[in-house]
Amino acid sequence: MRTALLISDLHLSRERPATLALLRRFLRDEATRAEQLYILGDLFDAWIGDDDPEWNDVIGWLAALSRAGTQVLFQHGNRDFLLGQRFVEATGGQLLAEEALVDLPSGPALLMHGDTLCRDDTQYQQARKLLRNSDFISEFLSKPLSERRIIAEDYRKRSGEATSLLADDIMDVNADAVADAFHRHHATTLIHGHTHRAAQHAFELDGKPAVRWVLPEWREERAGYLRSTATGIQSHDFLS
Ligand SMILES: [Mn+2]
Repeated sequence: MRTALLISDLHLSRERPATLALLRRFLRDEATRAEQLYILGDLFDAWIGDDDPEWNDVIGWLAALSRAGTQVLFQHGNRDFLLGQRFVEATGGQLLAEEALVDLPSGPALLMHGDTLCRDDTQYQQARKLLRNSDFISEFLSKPLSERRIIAEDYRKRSGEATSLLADDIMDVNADAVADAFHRHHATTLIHGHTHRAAQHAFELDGKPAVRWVLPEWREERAGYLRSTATGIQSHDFLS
């Protein structure tokens, strides 16, 4: 039976080695048995450019998974939106658009990181616009790695969400933004992460059933993921 797994918000950092170990086992045990692994953003706590050798071990694990026959598909998160073509090619994976309507074994689903749904956080949305500006990005990437590391660390300290994995420190989605996303893609299923408010929200949209799945953030002792098969979508925990 075709199986796709979906994860997000691992926030990989050398400060949390247990989460890294959990990912390594998850990729070997669970993901190798799936046809697709979707990573919906914030795989890394920070990404300062594909030329940074810091995460070559994780790239190697993902490349091994690809070689073993599992398709690995990425979306950018707000923390690792600089993941580029060189990273993606090194993993043997594929980068999806910011909003991607994909054909999961359970049926079509709209995949997003979820930060753009947090429309009420105007301060964040303003910062996002600046950070995603192509001039800003090329200027940042032209700086030496050591300087980029300092800038990223400084930004991390100043941003509330950056230092906390608590849902209370991240604004929740805006209901209109959610409805707009469903309409834009004629979707009936939306899967996203970012808010760390893991849930299955079933509701009616234009008189038809719709469902919004929210992926959990990874903890050192627990990796939450969704499994999509022909029988539907189910949430699971992979424990350390
Ligand atoms: Mn995020």
